[in-house]
Amino acid sequence: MSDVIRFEKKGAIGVIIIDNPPANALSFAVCKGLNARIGECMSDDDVEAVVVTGEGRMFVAGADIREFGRTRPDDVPDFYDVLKKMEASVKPIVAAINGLALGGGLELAMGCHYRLIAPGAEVGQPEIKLGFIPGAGGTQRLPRLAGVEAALDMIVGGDPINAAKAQELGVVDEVVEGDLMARALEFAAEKAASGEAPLATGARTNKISGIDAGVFDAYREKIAARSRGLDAPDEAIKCIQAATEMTLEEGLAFERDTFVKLRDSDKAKAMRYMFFAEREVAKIPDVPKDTKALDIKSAAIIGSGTMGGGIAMNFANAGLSVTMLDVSEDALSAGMDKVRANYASTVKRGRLSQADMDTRLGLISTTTDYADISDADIVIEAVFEDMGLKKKIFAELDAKCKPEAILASNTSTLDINEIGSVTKRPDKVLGTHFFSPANVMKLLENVRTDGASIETVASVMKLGKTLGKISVLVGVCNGFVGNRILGVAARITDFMVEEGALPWQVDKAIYDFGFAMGPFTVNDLAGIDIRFLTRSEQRKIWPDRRHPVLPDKVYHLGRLGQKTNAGWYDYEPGQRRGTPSKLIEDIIIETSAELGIERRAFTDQEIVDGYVLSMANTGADILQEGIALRSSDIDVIWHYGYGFPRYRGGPMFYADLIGLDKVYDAVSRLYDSYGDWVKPSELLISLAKEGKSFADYQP
Ligand code: T1G
Repeated sequence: MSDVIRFEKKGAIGVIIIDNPPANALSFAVCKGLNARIGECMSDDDVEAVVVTGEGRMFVAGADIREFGRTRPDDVPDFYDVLKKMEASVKPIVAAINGLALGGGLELAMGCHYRLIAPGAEVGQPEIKLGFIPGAGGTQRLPRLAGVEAALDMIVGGDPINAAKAQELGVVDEVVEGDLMARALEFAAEKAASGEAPLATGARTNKISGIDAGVFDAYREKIAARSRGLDAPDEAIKCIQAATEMTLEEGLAFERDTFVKLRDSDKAKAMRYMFFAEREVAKIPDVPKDTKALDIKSAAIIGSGTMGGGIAMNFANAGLSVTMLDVSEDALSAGMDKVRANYASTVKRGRLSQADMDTRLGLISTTTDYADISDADIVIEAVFEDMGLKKKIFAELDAKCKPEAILASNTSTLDINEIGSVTKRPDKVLGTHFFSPANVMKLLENVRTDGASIETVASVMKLGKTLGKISVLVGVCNGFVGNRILGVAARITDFMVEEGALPWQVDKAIYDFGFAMGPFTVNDLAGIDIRFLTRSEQRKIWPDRRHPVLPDKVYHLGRLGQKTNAGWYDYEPGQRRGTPSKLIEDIIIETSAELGIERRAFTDQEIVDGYVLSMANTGADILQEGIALRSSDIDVIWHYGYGFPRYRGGPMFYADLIGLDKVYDAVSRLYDSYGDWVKPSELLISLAKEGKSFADYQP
């Protein structure tokens, strides 16, 4: 157990080194070892002062998140008590912050009497991103060091600050340009020799006295919009306020109660789950970490429409050169105009400098000639969804591009195996499914074809990282993971409207659940014409299933959504917020009558369940078919591609939380009403029977 803590004596200074790779997390073992070494230093008369530091690139990245939910063994002290003991020590304790000090890591540093930091290190309280608040004194000690406003920003915002800022705010005492350990030893010796009592953070009061309570209300208001649905931000503010109104002891107890309540909440469980889920996506069982990946330095995009331009911007933003190819100079110049306008608006909002915009534009070139892209490391085709056209393009690419180049398609519906079949390099063909707007959305579904080699898979996963995306590997099927699930869920909401709900009720229920928008608002934004072709296509694929009739009625009225100032909602010209349309309501009621449906009331919960549990059911099919590697991959896709609220963890996690037996019952009811779209998945049935969850499922 003690391996994770190393101890050295340097003269009269005891040096405690936390060595628990990869993150030096404060596991039970670290806490136990740290406590023991502190105890030894206290009782050893030869030790006059202590330095605490971390091994490697981290100081301490916080409590060990993997141990959350486990009971602390009896022989492991509470970290909170270890800090109290350290703070009360008469021998000075100095933190030498060598790297990241996050969460419990910063709390450990603040439990020391003094803090020295390496210039490249950062400190932060990121707990809010896991759905809770600091639980070992962060809300009490940070305002004492940095003041209330900085503490609010750091704890409620959750982002780390760099060493210089930490010094400016008073979080640390000194930024050490040279040898951190040498300076820490010298500093500790000086403090020990000075004879002055070490300075406990908890004893400081100058920055927390006389604070007007209005500061906290103002902060609450400032963050209201971005913390919708979350509990932790408001609780964090209360705790920081407590620091200004209570004694340290009382404040710590108040923080502790709040922390425990939040930590054990479903929302925090979901956020913790997402933390690991988004790291799991990189792990592909048959593609070992050391698989040789192509070093992609240049790219070509076929098609300069909205998608093609957005994808090109991705490459330019990552500093890679990219060529857009299209059939005519006119198409290319229209495409470049859009790219330029896009960058210009970012510059206007102050998020990009003019110089950076120019550099990025300089990385994008255009051509109508395939010979000009023969050297690209990867080509991404982003033309409209026409199998014949795509095959023609891939045959041409195969003939013109260098043999090692990867040929990818951005199709969101077509069979990429079939597209690749026209090439002589099916091992280098796969899908890279970007989400619109491609330069903004973080999700990338990398679609693995039957023939793709593991090197090709590794290359596009690595490319995703270079482009700053969250890449999830999926298999070939209609709509892949995200759109296949959406197709069913959105259809269920159409049916619910035919049966008695109204679009604005559906949208509000789903917004209140935590999505940024409900499906009808999304539909108005994307354009009601967008799904028109897909709908006719789907009627052909599934002639025996029930298909919604309302969307096409709205389409035939010429109400195409925001762009025509009318869709499911009415829009004032130039306004993005719609108002419920009386005309649409009349059409809905008339349609129900035509369909012979007696309209009934829907509860908001019923709407959410219809939407989200149908997702989980489709997700179960996808899992069973091996289209997704694990259920958490589906959740990552839904969070990053469709805005599924992080604090709900994604449709699969949400279903697991409810319990799959109950989910099965709910899906069975949907099946009775809406037919084969929501036929209970075999996997759902078997897991429910065995009392298991999606997370338990191993293919
Ligand atoms: N616990 C357990 N494992 C952790 C961890 C942690 N705190 N931090 C990182 N890891 C693992 C991670 O799962 C991955 O494992 C590997 O380390 C590398 O991480 C008492 C209650 C530190 C910025 O929220 O933000 O303190 O996948 O791939 O991009 O009040 O990890 O290799 O098996 O992310 O360089 C607060 C969470 C905890 C920090 C590094 N701390 N970590 O990023 O590498 S709560 C956090 C991060 C707390 C106190 C409270 C990042 C990172 P594997 P990585 P990276």
